[in-house]
Amino acid sequence: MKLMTVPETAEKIKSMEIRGAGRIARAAAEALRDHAQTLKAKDLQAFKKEMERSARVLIATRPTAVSLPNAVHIVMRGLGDERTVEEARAALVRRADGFIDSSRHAVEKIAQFGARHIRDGDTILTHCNSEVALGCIIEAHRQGRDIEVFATEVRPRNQGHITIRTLNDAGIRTNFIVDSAVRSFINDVDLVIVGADAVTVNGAVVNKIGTSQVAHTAKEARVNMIVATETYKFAPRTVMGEFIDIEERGPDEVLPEAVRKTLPNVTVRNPAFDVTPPEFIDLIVTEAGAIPPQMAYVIIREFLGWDIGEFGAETGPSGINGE
Ligand code: RUB
Repeated sequence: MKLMTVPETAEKIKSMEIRGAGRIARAAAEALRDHAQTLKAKDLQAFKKEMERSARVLIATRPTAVSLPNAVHIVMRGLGDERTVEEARAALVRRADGFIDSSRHAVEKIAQFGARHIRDGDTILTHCNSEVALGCIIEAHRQGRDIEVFATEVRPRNQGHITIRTLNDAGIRTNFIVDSAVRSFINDVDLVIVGADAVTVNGAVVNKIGTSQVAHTAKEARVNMIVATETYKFAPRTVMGEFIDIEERGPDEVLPEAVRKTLPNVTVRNPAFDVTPPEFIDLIVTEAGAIPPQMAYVIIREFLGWDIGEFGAETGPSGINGE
């Protein structure tokens, strides 16, 4: 199999051929590992410099998924402390493989924990395409619980199409609805489960645009909302008051240029993510266990350490952080 270069991986993340916070993180770790394995460098300094340059290229692709700078940080941590290029190369490969393994393991563990919150006969609503959220749903089905799902379309990139294919193939009864139909069906729903791109220190969850509307609707209808996420999507930088940058993508995803040309007074706004405040979330299920959103700082302190995020810090503060 041909290995993907760092620019190829970066391009695929930017264009969303590789998407979803966990997959993005693993793809970045793989790209750094593969690059390190073949990189010819005259000395340790040159090796370190080139790896740091590559890390920055990957981080610049999508600003919101904190999994990306966190994964890069885990892979790059301590690079240059070794004595030779060969030692540095081997250590980086070990860290990347370790991260990829633990990331996959986390998804399986969260599925086990999350499935415990799904009862026999439950109808679940999910928004966007989260492998972690789907993992919980599929695990509950695998354990024999009779469940049904409402999956949203997810304009403008239609990630809901991937979700319904996965649910269909798992043999789960699924209703496919447009995003604006959530309120019409919320009274048929027992539980909302979504994934996360980032979790801030105050327990706010950044996820696909529309998640906060789903959360508001669920709260009003007294339907519980669970966020399923690996601990490496928590954002230590928010402890220092930094914000999560909300990616705004191009207008073509929403309205073709030919139509826009005929509408000179219209501006298309296309934020890819939004922020759900902690008071709209009942539980965050991680591989370290389930916590109320108000305990997010404990995950950051115990599982990530305050220093993480060094690489993402260059982008500087912007965007919104909780409401
Ligand atoms: C994907 C999205 C997902 C999270 C979690 O947005 O919002 O809910 O990334 O996914 P996009 P996972 O399609 O713009 O990347 O659980 O798979 O990490």
